[in-house]
Amino acid sequence: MGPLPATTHVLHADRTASRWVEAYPVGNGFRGAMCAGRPGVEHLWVNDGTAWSGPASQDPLAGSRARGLEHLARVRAAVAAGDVRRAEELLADTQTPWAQAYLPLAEVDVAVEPAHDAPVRVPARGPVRRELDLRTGVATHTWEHPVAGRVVQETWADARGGALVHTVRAEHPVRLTARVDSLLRASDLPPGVTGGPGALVRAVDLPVDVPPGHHPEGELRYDRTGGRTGVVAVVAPADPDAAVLDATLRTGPARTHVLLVATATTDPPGDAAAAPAEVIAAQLAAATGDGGAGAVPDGAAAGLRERLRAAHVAEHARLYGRVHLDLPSPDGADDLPTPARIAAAAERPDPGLSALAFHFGRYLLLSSSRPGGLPATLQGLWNPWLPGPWSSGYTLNINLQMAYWAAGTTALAECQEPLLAYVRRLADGPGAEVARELYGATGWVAHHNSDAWGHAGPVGNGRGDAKWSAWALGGTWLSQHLVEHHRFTGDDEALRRAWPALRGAGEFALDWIQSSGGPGPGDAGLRAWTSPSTSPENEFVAPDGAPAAVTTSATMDVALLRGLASGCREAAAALGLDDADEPWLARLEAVVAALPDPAVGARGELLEWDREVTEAEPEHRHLSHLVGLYPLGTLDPGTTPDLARAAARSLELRGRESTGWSLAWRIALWARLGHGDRAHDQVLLSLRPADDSAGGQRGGLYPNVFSAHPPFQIDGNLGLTAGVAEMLLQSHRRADGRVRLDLLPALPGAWPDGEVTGLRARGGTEVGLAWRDGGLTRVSLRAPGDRGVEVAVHHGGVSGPGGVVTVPAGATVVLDVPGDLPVAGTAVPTAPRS
Ligand code: FUC
Repeated sequence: MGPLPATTHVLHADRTASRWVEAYPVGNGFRGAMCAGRPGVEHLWVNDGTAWSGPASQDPLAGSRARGLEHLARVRAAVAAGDVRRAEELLADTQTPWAQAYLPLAEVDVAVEPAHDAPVRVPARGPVRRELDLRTGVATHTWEHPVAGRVVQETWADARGGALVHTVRAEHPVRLTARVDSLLRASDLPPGVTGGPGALVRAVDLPVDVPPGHHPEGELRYDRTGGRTGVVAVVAPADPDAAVLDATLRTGPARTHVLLVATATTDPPGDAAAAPAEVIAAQLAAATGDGGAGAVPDGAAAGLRERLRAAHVAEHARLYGRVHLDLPSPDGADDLPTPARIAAAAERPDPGLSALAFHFGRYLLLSSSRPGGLPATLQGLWNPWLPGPWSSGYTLNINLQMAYWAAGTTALAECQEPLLAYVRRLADGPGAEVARELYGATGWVAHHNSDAWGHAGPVGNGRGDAKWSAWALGGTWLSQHLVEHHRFTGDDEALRRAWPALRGAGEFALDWIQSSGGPGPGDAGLRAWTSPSTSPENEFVAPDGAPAAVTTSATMDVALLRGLASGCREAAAALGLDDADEPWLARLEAVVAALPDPAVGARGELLEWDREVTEAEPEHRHLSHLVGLYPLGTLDPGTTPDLARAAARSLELRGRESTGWSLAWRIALWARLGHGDRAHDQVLLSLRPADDSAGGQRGGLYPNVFSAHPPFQIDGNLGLTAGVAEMLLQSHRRADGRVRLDLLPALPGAWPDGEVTGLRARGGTEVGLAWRDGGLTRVSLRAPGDRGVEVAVHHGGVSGPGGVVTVPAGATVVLDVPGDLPVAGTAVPTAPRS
């Protein structure tokens, strides 16, 4: 693969960011910044992935007024009697307070002034060129100072997990002054935190409780004794003259400056719990090579900058450079500043913008989610608000899952590790406690909202709407990521670590599913159902004429539970466990088989609930009942053609318009149905300029390519990447026991020519494709280094021809099309060419 071209890997703008959604994000999964690119005084919004509100230890069911099997039986009796209002009341009694919030840690301003007394006022705004190079993870802005000449400022988050780095280079010597501000209350430094000589160190209290902004009840609460502390340290390690006066770091004069911004919190959530003093010292030491501030000799800033940048870029590029999608655009389209390009693409074709957005999603995932860190929030690693939208937390009924859909297919499987670790923690701790206490169940459960502490109860404070609160299948869905990870990586060790969580999800499902008829599972008379059941967050019209959500056996429940059972079976087989080891597995399979099959309604649509009801909001953004089509792949044009047709009809009835994440889901859904043009129609809606003033649920892109819910929600970006990948390659089907690769299964007419390299299929095959005039011209298949693969390769739709290709471990097989493309039933013995 040649060098990646700037046109599809660089965002750029010709003015400073006047809003946060114009600023450029950098991040390494642990700390991140949004860079405004201001001449004169650069403004960085700084986040630390562990900066969450809440005390470190919490009662997962605090505030819940009713719990236990008897209460659950009352709820179920009300549902069975058709008394949905009574069921809602009883469910409200089980609710806990809100999940906690991901916090904006700090804002750092870096002023650049000429070194020698030259009382020239630097314009706060002025001609500036800003860019974010996705290939390097470096945000740059370049501007002219009347005395200092050209000034180039760069910001990156050390991809080795270290500090944020801000560098300034000017034609003539400049001095920097740096200040730290925060929306959070100032605090005392935690024990041992100093940052070293010349370090500007600020501490803030992290609130113990932050109520969500859209349900303004209660107050943001601090607690000095029970609360946690956040720390930000700004250091100029190559400048022995740097000193702190009046809470301001002042450097000496130099043409090159390097500032490090290190962050930490006390008692952080997650697995890696070190004291802030150690965490800060480690970041500084990693950057400077040993002791932290002052360790680098005078005048060494330029060398330090180069060393730090090279180490960062190498690590960033290792992940980023794995995939490249080229969709050529008409001449000149990509010369426009990105915001203008987004606006222009609404008027004329610009396939390259789709490629840019595809790459940007990968960039955001690898920047916000890295092994050892916490999962990406609704805003990834970047949140400037207090509180952020929906607390900038985790929503488990679609959003958190969607954030990871692209991990496997676009070769970022390791970036899913924080999610897998979070699921293991939930299963081990709060999820198990809530299952036991709230439902008298074994295993573990999660509901629709969560946070870094693993909030597992139904939120709402006794007043939450059952349509989102009363959904107990958060763990059922999340667990399937544990299996999906294995499908792409073949990592048996990770699966073994995941197995207790997977088994716990299965055990909960067995307790949760209701059944009757027949003395035991497997009997012909067995009938099973779920109750209470909702189809997040949609409603039907209840007999009293008002909207309601609580019922039995929503279509999504059945799809998720069946997906879980087959995932558990697949994992057990991979781990060599059999029925004697896991007797519950056969029971689970029998019970999920006895759940009601999905049904087709009068309009030809896939029914969302277990019976035909009037939908309260026919164009609702959630597409929960289609989860079997994507991501699960259990409903498919190949295996269940009638249901696939019904799913297409459901999508049509939902309409084209929606929030960012819902548009993204539709891309993947249409792709699974083989409708490239329909998928592309949703891509175009996802890429139009965001318009917050339009109100409501209208997705699009902000000037910095962040996806609008509105407001910014990262699932829209990451879901788009997953959807585009699904248009180019699918690997969820099997043929004669082999993974089946569907090449260009949903190529739209709008992308007649293109090339993609580095996509991943289940089984670990790396796939490259080239096409011209809408026809496939070249396929390359590379097997993982440690195992050969034998795949069924298909092209031309679900019933398109295919054949078997064998690729030895580490080898690449190149097929020229049409010459080499296998035809139905014929195995083509293809020798590796390179
Ligand atoms: C779910 C969605 C909303 C939003 C929120 C974060 O509740 O229904 O649209 O995405 O999560």
